[in-house]
This record gives sequence, structure tokens and C-alpha cells, in this order.
Amino acid sequence: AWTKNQFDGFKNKDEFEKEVVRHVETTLARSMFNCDDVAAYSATALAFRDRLIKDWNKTQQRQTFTDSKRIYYLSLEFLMGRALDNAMLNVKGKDIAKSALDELGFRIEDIIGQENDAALGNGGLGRLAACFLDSMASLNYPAWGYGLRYRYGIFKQEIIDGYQVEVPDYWLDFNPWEFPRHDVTVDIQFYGHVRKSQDANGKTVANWEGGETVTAVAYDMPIPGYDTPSTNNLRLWSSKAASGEFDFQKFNSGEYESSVADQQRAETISAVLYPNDNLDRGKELRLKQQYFWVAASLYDIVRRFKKSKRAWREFPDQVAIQLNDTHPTLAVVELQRILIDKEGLEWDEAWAIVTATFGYTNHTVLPEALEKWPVGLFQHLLPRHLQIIYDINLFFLQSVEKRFPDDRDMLSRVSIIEESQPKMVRMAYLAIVGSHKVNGVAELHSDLIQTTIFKDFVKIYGADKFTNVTNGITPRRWLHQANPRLSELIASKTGGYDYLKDLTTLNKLEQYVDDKAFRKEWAEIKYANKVRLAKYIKSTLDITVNPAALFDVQVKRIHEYKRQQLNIFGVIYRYLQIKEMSAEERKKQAPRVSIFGGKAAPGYWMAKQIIHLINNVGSVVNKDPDVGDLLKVIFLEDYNVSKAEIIIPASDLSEHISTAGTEASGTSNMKFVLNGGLIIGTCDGANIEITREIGQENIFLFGTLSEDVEDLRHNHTYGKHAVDSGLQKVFDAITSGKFGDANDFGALVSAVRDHGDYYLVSDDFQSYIDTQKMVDEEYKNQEEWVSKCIRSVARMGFFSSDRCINEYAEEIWNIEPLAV
Ligand code: 26W
Repeated sequence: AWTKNQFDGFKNKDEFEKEVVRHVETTLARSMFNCDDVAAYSATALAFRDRLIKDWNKTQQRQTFTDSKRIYYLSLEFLMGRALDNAMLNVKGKDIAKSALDELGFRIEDIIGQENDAALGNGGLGRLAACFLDSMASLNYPAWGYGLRYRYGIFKQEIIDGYQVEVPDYWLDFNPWEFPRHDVTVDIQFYGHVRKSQDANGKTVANWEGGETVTAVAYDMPIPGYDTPSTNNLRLWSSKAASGEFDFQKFNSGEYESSVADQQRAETISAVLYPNDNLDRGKELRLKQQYFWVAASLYDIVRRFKKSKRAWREFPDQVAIQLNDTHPTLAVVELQRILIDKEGLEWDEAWAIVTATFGYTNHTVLPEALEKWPVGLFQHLLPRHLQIIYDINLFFLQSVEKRFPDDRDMLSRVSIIEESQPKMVRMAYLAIVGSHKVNGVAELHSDLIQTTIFKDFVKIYGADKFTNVTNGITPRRWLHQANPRLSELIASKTGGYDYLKDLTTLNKLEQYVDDKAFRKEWAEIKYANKVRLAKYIKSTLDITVNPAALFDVQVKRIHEYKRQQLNIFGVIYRYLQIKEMSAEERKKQAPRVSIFGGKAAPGYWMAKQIIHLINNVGSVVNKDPDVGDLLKVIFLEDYNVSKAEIIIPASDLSEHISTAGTEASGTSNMKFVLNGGLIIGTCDGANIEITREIGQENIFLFGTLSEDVEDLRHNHTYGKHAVDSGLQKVFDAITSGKFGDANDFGALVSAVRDHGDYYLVSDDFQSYIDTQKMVDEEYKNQEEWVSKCIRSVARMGFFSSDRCINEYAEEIWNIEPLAV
């Protein structure tokens, strides 16, 4: 009843084959006789790209013609991963491509593997933006992504002698997915000064003068929707020297070097993605990136609006802008500046437009991640913006004072300017004041921001301004693409691939939970995915793992709050237990493979220690003959999107074990469950809603609750505190030098034992161990285990990013899909 190849772009394999050959022979100027995998990849990508372009153009024309309201998603990160496989699947052309490439003597997996990941993000926030683009296109929303075209994405991670080493990620060598728009440029101003003057009507106007100019050039990437011709645009800005700045005078007078230096300085702005995740370092270049990107994007948006010849007050009827965290908050100030300084609107009129336009999503409560910029830096880099921020703050504080006349403390607490030494601009507060809606990314997280960091603002604006939109993931990439066999099995039982467009259709699987034959097929697919990962582990690390063992996976950025240290302490505990067992007891043990992956920010010393410890534990455990298959410890190098697509479908158990209240949502938890893995986790972020949906009997929850965290932290008086005997044994093993020089790991141990244990590792250790024991027991009953997996998948419909985007569209953006 369903077909996989409806894409009318290529009628059959012969037609596609011809296109590939044509691109090899003309575009690439090579002969089919010396066409390697790289060339075959390029030609395949170009062939698909040709077909995408037509739909892409039509989508743009449709938007312009209907002048429907658009959503502009501003994100400093888009963690796209590879594009070819996704494009082939979304347009339903993969089967044709596969048979054509077969005939030409290529394996499609090898061809797909030639593409560099577009790794323009750190982790959760960037990948969420990528999932959103897929959903917005698939649901036919008129939507644009705006970001920066970094020359270097997130660094590549190598592990050398157990340590992380960073290698630059130059990914742009050949990128068939981007279209330089040399005609779409914007000149962006920095530095200089503000001069006030009077206009013809005697009104004071601000003129921002002097300083330097850098040019933004647009690069566009097509975003194909699934099973729809809608193809949206991701516009990324690249910086280059403004044409006037490349000084021919200098050039001719022998100052060639300095004129080239100017050019390089301009290009530096979009050169590199900052690799910090959840840490604000306050670097000037980062603020320059933010303004450069925001100003170029707004210029583009305003230019498009002006073409429609509508009145300014209708701006929010054509434009919704979503701020992905505070990184683009300057857009609030920039739009106000454009309206009052350039377009001559009155302050109040302009401000009403601004606040009706913006929505702000918060992604973290960690204090060290909340952006603040020194006032002095603003004054220097963006003098006019600082004046406008002062005015925004003045009017805001006046309104607060009116409503809370006797609360002086309130005024200093909510001021956009922090009266510290030096004074700082609080970007989150600016984003709240400049938006009509503020949302968190999971229920617990949205509750927490309303009762802690933004509590005063709830009092001031009322609870209606604050809302929750629980995160989601795209089932196209994270099930259909990453796990094709499972996708096919699901399709065969749920009435075809429509479940990819309405994920709640998965509930039809529930009737097969007790179906033996179905379970068997299900288990075979999981096993095959584990074999694939085992091969990958063998080929990259030369370690043999048993695919029948329980694969226990924790892959995400390395951070103390995510508690990879709790995991590795638990692994050490398991190892010590195995060592103490008799041969008889060992036979009863369920074999495990503990798999880790993730990058540490280059300056995050503790996170690097955690990586080092994991690797050292691995090198001891993996060659211990007493242990054999019972335990293997694997650290997979350079975790990224394309590796996630191999790792996630192969997991039996994944770990989402943050200190309660610290992980805003988590999204990999959703990916793992959707791929038929169970999870062990704390009551944090979206784990709580996953439990609500799939049932608490299908998840291994443990640990402290977020409402108890504050008290527990308080009770951990500085200095030594009681660590239970199990954890003490682990510490003793580490400090005895069993896993290499004990000094290397002193800080990891003493953070827990001597320095207040901020992340509550000791509080949760015993319940973690107990819960892992339950996992071992339950895994022995494979029939029951597989039933749980199937039941969980059947109940995961809620976590599609399609549901999430529909909520944003209705509650925040007020936009509708555009009929095709
Ligand atoms: C200023 C430095 C900086 C850089 C990135 C601060 C904060 C960030 C991000 C907001 C960190 C991040 O990726 N947060 C993650 O967002 C995901 C998507 O909502 C959530 O699922 C994760 O829980 C959250 O940690």
C-alpha cells in the first residue's frame, strides 16, 4: 500500500545514472574510468542538488507571492551533520540512487561516507536548530534559518595517550550544498562614535559614525522537507573585508602586507565556532560575531519586508523572529535602532513592533552559561547600541517602579545593567524585556526558570509571558536515516511510512508487544546494529567487543553536570566487584560494554581529566584476563552527528544522569528511546516527560530530586564529608595508582570528597549502582526487555520535533503552513 520512490525528480535509475555521469564528465571534468568515491559522492550530491534547486526556488516564490508570515530562526549554531543521505531520503530518491550507484560499481554507504559533517555547533542547542529546520520544511512552514558560515566548525577530537587533542575542522574543501550569493551582501559597522544632531523638524537624531566596516556575504543551503516539495533556506553569513577597505593606496605604496592583514582581520569574524558549551567566556570576538550575524540577518529581513510595501506597524504580521538562547539578543536592539534611527519611528511605536516580533528560548540555567557583556566593551564596539540598551532599561525600570513602588531591591535585581565592577549587560534580561514570549525546553526546566532565575520577571509581566515547549527530534534523521531496518519494520506494521509525518502513529506498534515473531525481528535488528558498531570499534580502536553483551552508552559533551564521572566511577566499582568474584560467580554476570563519547571544551580542564580517566580505566580493564568479555570500556573518538547515527541505534542502555535540575531537556535521551534502547537516568529535563509517556516501568530512574538539590548542597559543608564505602573503594583504587598516576585524577576525587561535591555524585552513587544492578537482572530476561523496548517506541510520538514546531507556530509565532 505504500511506495518509497515517489520523488518525481528522477524517473528511474537510468535517468539518475546519466546525471551522475554527466556531472563526473563535465562539472568535475573527470572520466568515469578514474572516478573514485570522492568524485562519485560529488556527482551524486550535484545531481540531487540540481533537483532540489527547482523546488527551492518555487518555495521562495510561493512565500513572496502569498506574503505569508515567516519565521526567522536565529541561531549561532546549526549542527547539520551530513546532507546527502538526508536529502535523498527526504525526496524519496535513495533507492534509485542506490541501484544506479550499484550499477556504476559503487556502494552507496561508501559514497555517503565521503561527505564532511557540517559541524557548526557544540551540542544540544545546535542539533535542536537542525531538527527544527527539518520539521519546519516538512510541515511546509515559511521559515528561514540564519547563522554564521564558520570556516572551522567544532574541532575534531583525537585521543592521544588517553588525552584529548584538538584538531581544526576545515570542512569547506568541496561543499556542494552551499550557494554563495555574492550579490547578497551587507556592510556591517563596528566601533566609532555617536553624534547627535537635529533633523529638519527639530527632532534629535543619533548618527553612528566612523569606526570600521566589514562585509557580510550570504551563503545559502537548501533544506528539503520530507515528502513535500517545500524546500526552505538556511542563510549563513561569511565575513570579508569591505571593498572600500582593501586600500589600493596602501597596496600601491608598498604596504601590501598591512592591506592583506586588514583583509584577514575581517575574515576572522566568521572564521571559527567557539567550542564552549554552557560556558560564557566573554571574548570580544564572540560579541563581534554576534553583532555581525544579527545585523546582517536583520538587514536582510527588513529589506524583504520593505519590498512588500506594507506599513511598519504590520511588521509583526509578516515577521516572527525566534532567539535561540541569548546569543542573538542584540537583534532586539538592532531592530529598535533601525526603526528609530533609520526609519524615523517614535520610540514607543518602534518598541511595540520589536516586542511583538521576538520570542526567546532559554536553554540552560547554569549560572556560568548566562551571557553578560562588560558595558565598557559595548561602549567601544557598539556605542549606539549601548545608548539604546540604557533607554530600554530606563523605560523598563520606570514601569517596574510604578508597579512595585516600595521595592528598591527588585529594581537592582531585574536591571538589564548589573551594577557590578565592571558593570555588565545581562543578555537574558534584555531578551526577556524585548520579547513577547519566553520559553524553556522541557516542563521541569520551564518551571525552574519561572521560579528561580526569572522569578522577578514572572511577577512583573505575569505568567502568560512564560511558557514551555518541550524539545523534540526529527524522526526522519534519527530513525529513518540512522536505523533504516527498524524504520522499515515499523512501516510494515503501521501502514507505511506515514508514521514519519505523524509520529503518534507509532502507537500501532503496541499491539505487537507480545508478538513473538515481531519481537524476534526487532531483536535481530538491534543485534545487527550492534554488530555494525562492534565493527566500527574494531576498525578504529582495534578492540573486540561481544555484540551479545549489553551495550551501555553515554555520548554527549563532557561536562561535570552531565556526570560522566559518576558513570566511570560506577564502571570502576563494577570492575572491582568482578575482580573479587569466584569463577562460578563470574559465569552468572551479564557481560557489558561501557561506551563513552564526547568532546571537552578545550579550556575545560576537569572535563579533560574525565576523558583521561575513562581511557586509562579502559586500558586496564580491557586487557585484564580476569575480566574477559564481562566488561569492556570504550572511548569513541570525535563524537559527532554522523557517528551518533551509528552509535544510537546500537544501544541497549543509554545514560542521562545529570544532577537533577541542571540538564534543561536533553534530546539524545529521545533519540535513544526512539531507536529501541532503554535508558537509565535522573529525574531531570525531558527524562521526566519520557517517563510520563512510556511509563515508569520502562525506564531506570534513580537519584536525588531537583527540589532537594539546594539543601543537599548546603549540607555538604566545605571540607571532608562522608563518602559511602562503595565509592570509597573506587577512590582508593584510583588513588592507589591502579589506573595510572594517581596525581592525574586527584582533582576528580577531591571535587567529590573534599570540595563540596557540587554535582552530588556521592549522594547519587549508591542508587546509581543499585539501579545498574536492576538493569543487569532485567537484561537477562531478553523477551521482557525487548517488550519494554517496543512498548517505549510505541509511546514516543510526543517527542517529534514536528509536534514541537507546531506548538511554537501556534503559541509563539502565529504562523501557518503554506499550502503546496
Ligand atoms: C555562551 C556560551 C554558551 C554556549 C552554548 C552557553 C550556552 C550554550 C547552550 C545554550 C548550551 C546548550 O546546548 N544547551 C542545551 O540545549 C539543549 C536544547 O534545548 C538541551 O536539550 C540541553 O539540555 C541543553 O544543555
